[in-house]
Amino acid sequence: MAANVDLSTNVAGVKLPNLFYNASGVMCQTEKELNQLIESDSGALITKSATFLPREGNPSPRYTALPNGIGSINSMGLPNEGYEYYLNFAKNYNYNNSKGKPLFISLSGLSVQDNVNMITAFNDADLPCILEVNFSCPNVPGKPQLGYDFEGMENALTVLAPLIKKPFGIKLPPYFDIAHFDIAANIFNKFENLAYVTCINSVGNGLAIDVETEQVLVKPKDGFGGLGGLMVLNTALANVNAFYRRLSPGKQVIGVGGVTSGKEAFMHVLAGASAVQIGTTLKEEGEGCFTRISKELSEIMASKGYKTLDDFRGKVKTP
Ligand code: HRO
Repeated sequence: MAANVDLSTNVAGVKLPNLFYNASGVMCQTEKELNQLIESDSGALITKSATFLPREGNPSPRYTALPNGIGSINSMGLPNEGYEYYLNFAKNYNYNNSKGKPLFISLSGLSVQDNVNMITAFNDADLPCILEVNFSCPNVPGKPQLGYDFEGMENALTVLAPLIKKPFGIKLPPYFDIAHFDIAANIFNKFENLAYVTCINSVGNGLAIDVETEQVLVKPKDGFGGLGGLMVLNTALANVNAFYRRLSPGKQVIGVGGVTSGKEAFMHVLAGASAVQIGTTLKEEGEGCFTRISKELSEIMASKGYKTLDDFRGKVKTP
């Protein structure tokens, strides 16, 4: 780590020793994987999105990295251990023994009522973890992404935000139209305890084809799956910056998409990210990526004379 550089940050009023953690879905389904994250140099951890009941997910192959480091495609289909497993993990989470890392819990109910039931259980347990509601899984057949249904998303937030009471976050799909950034941000600004949005989930329903075998690369949904990694960097940056510019003061954006090195992480913070998640690179490289990318970002900051993330967050310039 470069001397005199501080990578710490705050999300939803909670301190993270550094800005990096896993993108939900990577290294976070089982307790064993979550413990690997605790041991790593991440600054936090988030669980795999939970449904009310455990799910096996879609048939394999359902994830693959794509050639030349461009990224990945997945159609996992929400495999998870069910919310009670993650509630239990959260109950046993030892904040003194986890290097000061906050715990984020991702919830992805298959209906608003499922989200209500899961949130009620977390409320009853009264834990210091931060809830993040996933409005953007692209891979469950027959379940469109709620993030693309503005009315449905507002209705869901109208029910869930007062129920959660505490500061919470939502995971968004990428948007591709300025009018959609405006509409979505106007909705989010109506909910006071919506503390942050995480941008972006995978770019839904891409298709990857192997020339040799003439086959699609993942089996579910005839090969259609969510794209992640370097190829989505610019879409991710656009979404981070669009919401950074539009959300009411105090609301935050967490950046995810296309981070392979300190350079892309630096861009996410310049675009406005308060924290940065790593998905495809974590999956491909393992948890050592947190150590490497923290060092790379520190070196970039030191070379530019920046000491803290606040020195350059959101300060991207226009020529
Ligand atoms: O499990 C998945 O297929 C999945 C989820 Cl929940 C998500 O939010 N984003 C993604 O790319 N895959």
